[in-house]
Amino acid sequence: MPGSTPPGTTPDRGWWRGAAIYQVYLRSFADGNGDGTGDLAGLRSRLQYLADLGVDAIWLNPWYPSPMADGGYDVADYRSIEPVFGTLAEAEKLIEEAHDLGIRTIVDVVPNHASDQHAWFREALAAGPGSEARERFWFRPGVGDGPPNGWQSIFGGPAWTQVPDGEWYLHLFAPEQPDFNWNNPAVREEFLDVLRFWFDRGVDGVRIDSAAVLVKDLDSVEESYTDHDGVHDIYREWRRVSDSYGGRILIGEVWLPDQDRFANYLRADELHTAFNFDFLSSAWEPAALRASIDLTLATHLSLDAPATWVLSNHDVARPVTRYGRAVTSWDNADRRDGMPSDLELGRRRARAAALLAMALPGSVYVYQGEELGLNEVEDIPEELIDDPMWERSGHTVRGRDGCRVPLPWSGDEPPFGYSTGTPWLPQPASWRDLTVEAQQEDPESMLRLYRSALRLRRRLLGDGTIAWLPLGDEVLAFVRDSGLICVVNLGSAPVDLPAHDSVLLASGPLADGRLPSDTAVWLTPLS
Ligand code: TEU
Repeated sequence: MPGSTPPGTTPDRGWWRGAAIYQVYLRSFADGNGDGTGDLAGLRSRLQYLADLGVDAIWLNPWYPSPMADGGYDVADYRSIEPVFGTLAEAEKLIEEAHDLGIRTIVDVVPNHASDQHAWFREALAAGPGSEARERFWFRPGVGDGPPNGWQSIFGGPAWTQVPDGEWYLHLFAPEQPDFNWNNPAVREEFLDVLRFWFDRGVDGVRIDSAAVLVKDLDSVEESYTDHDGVHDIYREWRRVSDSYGGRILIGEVWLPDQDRFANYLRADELHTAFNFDFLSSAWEPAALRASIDLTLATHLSLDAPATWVLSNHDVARPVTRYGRAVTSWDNADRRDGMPSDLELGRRRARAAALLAMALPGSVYVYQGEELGLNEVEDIPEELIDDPMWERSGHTVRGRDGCRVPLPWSGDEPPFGYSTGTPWLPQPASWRDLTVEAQQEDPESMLRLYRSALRLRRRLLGDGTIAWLPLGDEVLAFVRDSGLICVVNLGSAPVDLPAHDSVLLASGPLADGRLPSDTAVWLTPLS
């Protein structure tokens, strides 16, 4: 069905411009075979849930064969499916069944590094120094007894590991994730072919992992890998491939504080969209949020690229927990593990944040479990921690498992319908009140809020523009193209609503017609 257009999207300008995209962290979504790890069978059995939720597309984290040294971001074979998740035939069925429900599929491509079990890396190890096989990666002799330079891995520790013949190889992440040498035309050709492989199987888009760090300058003493100009040539080539299929999109994972540099990735012949981490990282404060929204819209408007609105993903603490902390902003370098959180407050704010994100112009991402209001799980026993950040940081950073705990679907106790076996990470008993089953019946639940909002959004929101309404420093209020008014109160006292016809949706109860603190509302205009 690629090429056809689900209801509510804009066929003329591209389906992605206003899409709601649901992130499936496959190994924690639903387990179909009882081994405790989510899989394609589990996802296929729950596709109707996603159709009922009202999303336009799903993005799946890497589903390829992988030793799972970094949750699948260590890819051993880019053209196949990890057996624990299923088979290529099942993946093709999933793509088709999702299309039948009006849901597009986006896969995750990891171009910066492979697994150390990838055929090319094994070949490189066997072939030895000076071989062509080593030229696909970054092998170098050391300096003295040490590595070629002092670069540090993003997960902690040195970015170089020595092999038995004495050479060292570069890995920006874990040692099990050797970096590709993108100066090598063979690497470039390989990935163009990987793109074609998945587009030929009907996928509608590609999420590009660590998109800004592919090109390196190893001669630099300073770490020199972020946002080299040369990376744009790569995406121009990728865009030519995606354009040759039509309707297939490229989404960049680009963490760059400088908006001008960020914007370069969204030029007309490069990526279609990129994740808005500025918004995700913003504190729950009116001035900060407004500044982030203004900056985002200004950046994207000048390029005619649609903005994206992201509140969470598999790398960051759950919004319910984040927004209940004394410090509500996000910082990858300071994850604030264990900082106390008022979850009731956090949940109220996360509900309001969802209505804000979904009302803004562009596409919106929903990370699985966000629609259930799940909190970060902060008490995973140390012996079960799987994230390589834990080991690499010398047990000082617990890492990202707390937002990757398997979903609660039904019942009163773990595994909450997720699996018939033991989930790969333990679920908190308190999630009994947050199962899909429990929330389905409760009109006040987070799930029902997301369902209603996504439905209204399809009809009235998505791509377009905003006009701010002046309702004071502590209130974010704007009108959308359809006339819908969104008001979010970030102050401590209730505020009056602007003139309106009716209340379409509210993130919490109004107080005598006024909008309480940490609450958002969608209004129809006076007719
Ligand atoms: O993440 C890239 C990245 O640099 C960060 O999101 C990083 O995980 C975070 O800063 C750690 O604090 C991507 C994936 O989203 C992530 O899950 C992978 O681990 C990483 O690439 C390596 O493939």
